[in-house]
Amino acid sequence: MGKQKILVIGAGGQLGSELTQGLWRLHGKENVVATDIKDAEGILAEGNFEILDVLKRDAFTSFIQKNKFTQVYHLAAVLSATGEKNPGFAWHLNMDGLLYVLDAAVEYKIEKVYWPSSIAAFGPTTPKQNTPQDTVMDPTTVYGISKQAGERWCQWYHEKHGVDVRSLRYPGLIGYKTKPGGGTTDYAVDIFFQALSEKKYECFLKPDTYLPMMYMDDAVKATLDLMEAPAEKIHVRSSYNISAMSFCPEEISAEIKKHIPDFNITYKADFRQAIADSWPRSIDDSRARADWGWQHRFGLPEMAADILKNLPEYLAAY
Ligand code: AKB
Repeated sequence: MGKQKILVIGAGGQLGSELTQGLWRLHGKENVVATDIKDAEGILAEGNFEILDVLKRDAFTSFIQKNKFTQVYHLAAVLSATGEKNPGFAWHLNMDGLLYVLDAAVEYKIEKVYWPSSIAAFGPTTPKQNTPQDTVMDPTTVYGISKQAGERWCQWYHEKHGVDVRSLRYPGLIGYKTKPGGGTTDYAVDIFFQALSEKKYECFLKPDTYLPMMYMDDAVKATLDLMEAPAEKIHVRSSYNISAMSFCPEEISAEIKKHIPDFNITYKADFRQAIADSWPRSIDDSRARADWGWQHRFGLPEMAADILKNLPEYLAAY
């Protein structure tokens, strides 16, 4: 693999900003171009940054042509909860955006493409415990439908056009450097901010709602490990199941109480409860572990301790 020139689309989001920093460390800041539809905030402003809207197809395609990227990380998407409020736009961005990227990969011979799928691609009749890699997928949200369809498109472009596209089905991602935007698993991020500032949190999911989750450091590691793995090790061209931990609001609250004893959680379930109830409770990621050596590092106690140690300093700095 020669020198890489890397494009990140949707770099301002929760995953994008931390993945961009992971790419800086791996490939050098000068070889990564972070893009989003709005100006760079915080640390992203310290690297190459451009405004780019993947849906403005002509401008997007000329940007790819001009810059001769070798790798594209396409992260721009509308998440599960927001997608239900604006289904037409969610479908347009999540689906057309991906197809424009995959077409550009064929036309301009981009060496590798990364696109995230999600546990949202599963649905109510999917086995809930240890959800297998290959199983029933009957998503109920527009976001989930776009992820399931996107997985099929990735496989199709790989088989028909030889595009080296790689993907992970992320669980809920938890970080503290950027707030999440419109997902069902967002409570597990908001709870840390509220615990520190208010010592209380009103949760929009019921206390025993188990969902698969992952700390952002592990999500960045998984993504870079997958993208750096030799192509012959990648046997799944739709999207890999990936897992680190599963917990419910009651358990994360108990973990936070170990650090902030007077923290209090209350519950007021809203429309996101039905979305969470349709998703797996835990994931079997043995294919990712066997094919390219995936290993997670953070469980719930390690993650909570790390966030509660670092978040105050981070809030003071940014
Ligand atoms: C969401 O809640 O929509 C996302 C996801 C699980 O893909 N975090």
